[in-house]
Amino acid sequence: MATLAELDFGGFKSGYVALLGKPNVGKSTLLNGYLGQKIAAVSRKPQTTRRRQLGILTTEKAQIIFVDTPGLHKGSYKLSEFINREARYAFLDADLILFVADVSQLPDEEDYQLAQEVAEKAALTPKLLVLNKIDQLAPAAIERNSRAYAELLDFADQTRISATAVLGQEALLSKIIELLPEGPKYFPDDQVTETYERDIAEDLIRAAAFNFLDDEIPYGLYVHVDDYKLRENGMLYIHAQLIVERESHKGIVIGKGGGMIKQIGTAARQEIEEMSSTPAFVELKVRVEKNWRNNQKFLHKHGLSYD
Ligand SMILES: Nc1nc2c(ncn2[C@@H]2O[C@H](COP(=O)(O)OP(=O)(O)OP(=O)(O)O)[C@@H](O)[C@H]2O)c(=O)[nH]1
Ligand SMILES: [Mg+2]
Repeated sequence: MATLAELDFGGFKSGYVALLGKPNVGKSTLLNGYLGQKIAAVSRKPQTTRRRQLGILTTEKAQIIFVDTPGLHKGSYKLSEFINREARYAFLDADLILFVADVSQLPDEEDYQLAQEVAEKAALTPKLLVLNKIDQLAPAAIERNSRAYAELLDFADQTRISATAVLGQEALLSKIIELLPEGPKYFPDDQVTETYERDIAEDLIRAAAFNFLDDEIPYGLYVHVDDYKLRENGMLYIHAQLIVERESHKGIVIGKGGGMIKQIGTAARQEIEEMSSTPAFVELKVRVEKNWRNNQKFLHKHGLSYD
């Protein structure tokens, strides 16, 4: 049998492209931009993405299977182990690694560690440096910071972009396609992801909560959608539990007179409507599950553990 490398794909390129980088550098924003659709949750806080998620972009010349990953981070919880492994699995399998950095800041310890790990474990995989958030800084400072990032790894190339201001995406896409191997179309043209809308809704609700809550709570928040139905009237009905680690956090998430949970619900509904192109009704309930981030049984039940 012929191997993939021996087959003739008529110049068509395809492959897995891992979006790798510290939390909050803009990986999910970049992915949504390419797909023209909100499949990955974005928030102003780090650790918004918790699992690997595919975003498939099919053009005439190529099929790019982006793998959005959670930003590798330090953390003592069992949940952190899972999150970090999700990112590692993605880059070990990738045909191309996009090392995404926030160019408005100089690289820090986390960037060095990530770069070192990638150099050790994915020595042969081509790597592209993606310098994001160029809208945040004057050109001279961008130049200085870019040079510092370029020294982190042996990069095949680099591109400066702004995922929010939509600058540089075309150039980046050309470079990605250039670096991908020839290959088959793995997914049908119209498939954008493998993730179920229900799971995306879960992430969107969590991201909405991240945006409104103070730093104390977000990372101890788990969202579980227990009902996701398209009703006959054409409306999407969603019921979700917001699970927090402490009784005192429950009060904060609900807010004075239910104000906070209402705000979160409204923002989540708007995001879900955008994602699903369907009018939605979102009902949220808050529940306490003590110390769930270290609770093996809980993590296992919700697919957040490999054990
Ligand atoms: N100014 C500016 N902000 C950006 C840009 N790209 C992303 N952001 C913002 O940065 C924040 C984080 O974006 P995300 O896409 O959630 O980042 P991420 O890398 O996926 O983060 P994790 O999932 O936590 O690893 C959000 O508030 C984005 O709106 C950019 O080019 N310019
Ligand atoms: Mg993300």
